[in-house]
Amino acid sequence: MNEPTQAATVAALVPAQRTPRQDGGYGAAPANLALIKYWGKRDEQLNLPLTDSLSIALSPLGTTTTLNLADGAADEVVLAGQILPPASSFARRVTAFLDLFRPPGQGYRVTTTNTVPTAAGLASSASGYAALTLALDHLYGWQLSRRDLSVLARLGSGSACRSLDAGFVWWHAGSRADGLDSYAEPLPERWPELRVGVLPLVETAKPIGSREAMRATRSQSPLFAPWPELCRANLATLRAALAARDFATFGQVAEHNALCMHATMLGAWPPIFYWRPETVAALHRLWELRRDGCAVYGTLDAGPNLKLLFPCQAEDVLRQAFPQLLILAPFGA
Ligand code: 2P0
Repeated sequence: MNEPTQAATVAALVPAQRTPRQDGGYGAAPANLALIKYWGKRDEQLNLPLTDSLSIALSPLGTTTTLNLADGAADEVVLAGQILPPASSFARRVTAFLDLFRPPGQGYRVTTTNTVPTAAGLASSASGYAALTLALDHLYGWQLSRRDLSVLARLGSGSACRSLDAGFVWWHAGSRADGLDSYAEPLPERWPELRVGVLPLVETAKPIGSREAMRATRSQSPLFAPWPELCRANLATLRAALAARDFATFGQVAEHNALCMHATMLGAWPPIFYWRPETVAALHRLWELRRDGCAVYGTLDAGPNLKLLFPCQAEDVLRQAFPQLLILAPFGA
């Protein structure tokens, strides 16, 4: 049996070498916000999660990428119009991903643009690796299924597998060692009244990246043990709430799941704590508004910024309470 490696995943899914398109490949992918979080891996090389997670796509925020063959063997990575030094961590990570799909001695030119505001605390790696995977599929004409593309995007960044589709997306953790059953798929539910508010609070650099924080939490925090089971229960509740269009349960379970994720981090040593005073103040304001009857819930990722979940009816109240709120309508206005 083959070793479960990234290269073996690619060999299992990608057709034998095809002739690339002369005009290059193109991919566009939305950012995604996890409502039930991915926090903890069962395999670090393949980005295989311990639990299922569920997200919502945040179009028009996301990434667009074009991919061309370079003249030489070296890659050229252009981000937001700037050529990145090949030794930068961003370029090295892109090159390592492209190595999986590289004919011998062939460099690539990658041009990528994010519409995710850097201050918003939304990972651009998710939409970035999803867009790059789509660009590869387009460049080589693989015509892979969404499921297979999600498996490949996952190799770049776990949460990237959830950035290939619009709407609600479910990432199945899977149980196979080779990860071929760890993929994401869109859910049929649509919720036109749902709004997601992105609340930029703090711009300072994170004390620790999410990849490292996930690893440290899993290995060190005594509060991590109940987390996988909690996620399973939360996911079942959230899915039922989605089907019933029960916004209060939906919001409550998303907020609770995010707060519990941060609680597991506090139990690591040294502690991992992304919150800043602005985070605490905004959470108290949110809870105050909720006590006053506004249907709003919050969620946080591996950072200090808050994202709000609310029905469109609450838009005016929230615009007033949080003037810097960027409001998105994931299913259209
Ligand atoms: C999520 N996060 O579900 C969770 C919640 C952060 C907090 O997925 O190591 O950048 O590339 O698999 O996908 C961030 O983790 O980590 C993340 P890797 P990734 O959105």
